[in-house]
Formats: sequence, C-alpha cells, structure tokens
Amino acid sequence: MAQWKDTARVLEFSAFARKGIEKVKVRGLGDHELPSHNSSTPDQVPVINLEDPNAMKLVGHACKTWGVFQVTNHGVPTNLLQQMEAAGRKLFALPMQQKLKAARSPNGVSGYGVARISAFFPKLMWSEGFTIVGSPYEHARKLWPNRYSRFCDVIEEYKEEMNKLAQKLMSLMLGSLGVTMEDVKWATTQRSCPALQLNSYPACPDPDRAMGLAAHTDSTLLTILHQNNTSGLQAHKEGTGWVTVPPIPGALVINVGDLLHILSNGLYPSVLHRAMVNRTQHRLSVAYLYGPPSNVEISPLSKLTDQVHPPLYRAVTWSEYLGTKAKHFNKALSSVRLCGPLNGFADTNDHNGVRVG
Ligand SMILES: O=C(O)CCC(=O)C(=O)O
Repeated sequence: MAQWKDTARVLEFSAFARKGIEKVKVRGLGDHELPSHNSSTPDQVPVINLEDPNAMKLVGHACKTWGVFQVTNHGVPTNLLQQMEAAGRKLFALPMQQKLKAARSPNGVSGYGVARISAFFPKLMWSEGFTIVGSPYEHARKLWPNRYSRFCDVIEEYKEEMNKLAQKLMSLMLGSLGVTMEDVKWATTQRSCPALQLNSYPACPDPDRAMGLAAHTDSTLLTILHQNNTSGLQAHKEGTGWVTVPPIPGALVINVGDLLHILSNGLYPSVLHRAMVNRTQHRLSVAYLYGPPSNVEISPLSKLTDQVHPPLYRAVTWSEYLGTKAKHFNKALSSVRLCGPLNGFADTNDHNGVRVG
C-alpha cells in the first residue's frame, strides 16, 4: 500500500513536470515557505582548504558557527566527482517506467522515489531521489539489466573515497573539541553503513512557487554533498536567515548532522538546509550520509561534559534515531533531549521557530 502511494506520487510528479506548473494546481510549498530573499547577505558559508595547517581550527569554528562549510583539497579525485555526476544524470534520464522498476519498497530505504521527507509535507516537492544503502547491484540490475556494472563500480569507488574523507573530517571535528579518534572507540574499530542519496531537481517553470527539498536536518554525524554547477542549496544561519551555498567546482559541502550535534553535546549544532529549484537548469546533488555503526550508542562525549555542562541528550543508536526521525521529523532531536538548556531558550535545533514542517 505504502509503495503504491509512493509510486503514485512519483507518477504524479512526472505528470506535473511534463505538463508544466501553469496547467496544474500549484503544489509547491505554502507562502510561508517560499524562499526568503535575505540570502543576499554578506555572510558566506566558510570554504576551508583541508591542506591548510589551520584546517582543524577552521573546521571547528565553522561547525560551531554555521554547521555547514565547503572543503577544497579534500583528496577526492575530480574525475570521480564527474563520473558520479554522470552516473546520476544517466539514472534520472531513464524513462519513468524504467526507474520505477527500482522503486523503494514500502518499508525499505534503498531505491527510487520521492524525497523521503515527503511524508511530513502535504505538498509534492520538485525532485526525485535514489537512495543506495549497501550494495547498488540489486537496483542497478533492474535499471540496466545488461549494463549495470559501470554504474556499480562508480558507486563503490565513490563510497570508498567518501568514507576516507568522512574519517578525516571526523578526526578534524573531534580534534577541534580536544577529542581524539581513539577516545571514540567505534570511530577507529568499526565500519558504519552509510547511505548515498542521489537527488535530481528538474528545471521548474515557476521556481518561486515550488520547493526542491523542504527544510530539514540530516540524521547523520556528517553529510558530504556534491552538487553540480546549478545553485539551489541553502543553509539556515541564526540571525542571518537562509544563505545560498554556491557551487564551487571541485569543492564538497559538509553538513553537521543531528548525531554530531548529540555527540558534541550541542556544541556543533546540526544545520537546517533546503534545496531550491531553478527555472532553466536541471540540478543534481549526491549526498553521502555518514553515521556510526548502527548498533553503537551515541551520547555526549564524556570529555565535553561535567557538572556545569551536563549531558543534554540521552544515548541513542543510529537506527533508533532514524526511527525517531521517521516519526517526529524536526522534533526528533528535542525528543531525545534530557534536560532543558541552561539559558532557558529553545534547543538550537528547534531553529528558533523557523518552519520546517
Ligand atoms: O540537493 C541538495 O543540495 C540537498 C540535498 C539534501 O539535503 C539531502 O539529500 O538530504
């Protein structure tokens, strides 16, 4: 049943995209969620050269103040980024009936479908997605029965490189908090099961009346995002509002996720972000969703807590947290909070009233 609902929404999306927004009742998000125009603020998302001797300090500062930054000199070969982008383009260019052969199953996470956060929104988003958890073979074989191996090779190589970068970033992020990877045993001994999320945002005839991906935080430790050269990603910064994260050739965007928020006891707040659509350009992004091994309990690091700074969150595994997020969406972080903030204000992850749902 749920699969049919999902499939129906994809077909509906396809009809919507074909007919054009003028001929169909506009199903973008409501006025309160239209892009705010304060993204033309002088504030810019930090760009950090990972070969800079001060990289650790810069990463720490960016995590504290923004929760998002871009990295250059990250070690991921440029041609692999291009191959990944080409693989994504090839996938989304397939006929809808073909893509639906690899549709996400009712309770599954992998496969083709509408944005997974769609369930929390009454209106359709102007995007389609493909999620890969574990091996891509099963779904790729359905998409290209005779020619799937190239796609799979690119995915596997991409995941390998992303894993190396995620480890490097974790080490910088923890290091800037005075914590080593050895202090966090699972970080060095156990491998996690990350997900790869491919997103496609077709050109939209009336971009001010539609949303590519509504505002959300990621249920990860960190997310590494590659975007093509079409702008669309926006991050929310307290006191500033929505800020565009411009595509920089070869750079990767790093988001702090909810689990790092918990691990850092709120010192590194997870970032609220969304994707806008473009009138003429197709946009594509690939998100590497990195978390801990699924059975490991994540709680505020003991080095960061004391009597004055009590742990703000209870221990939670990644799989438990994903379940919580699937139920409570933007209230998930608050729902695992142990005590109110000492200053009496709302959890920063409640984003001070910014509407996400
Ligand atoms: O397309 C983007 O820039 C954002 C993607 C994203 O937020 C996600 O996949 O969760």
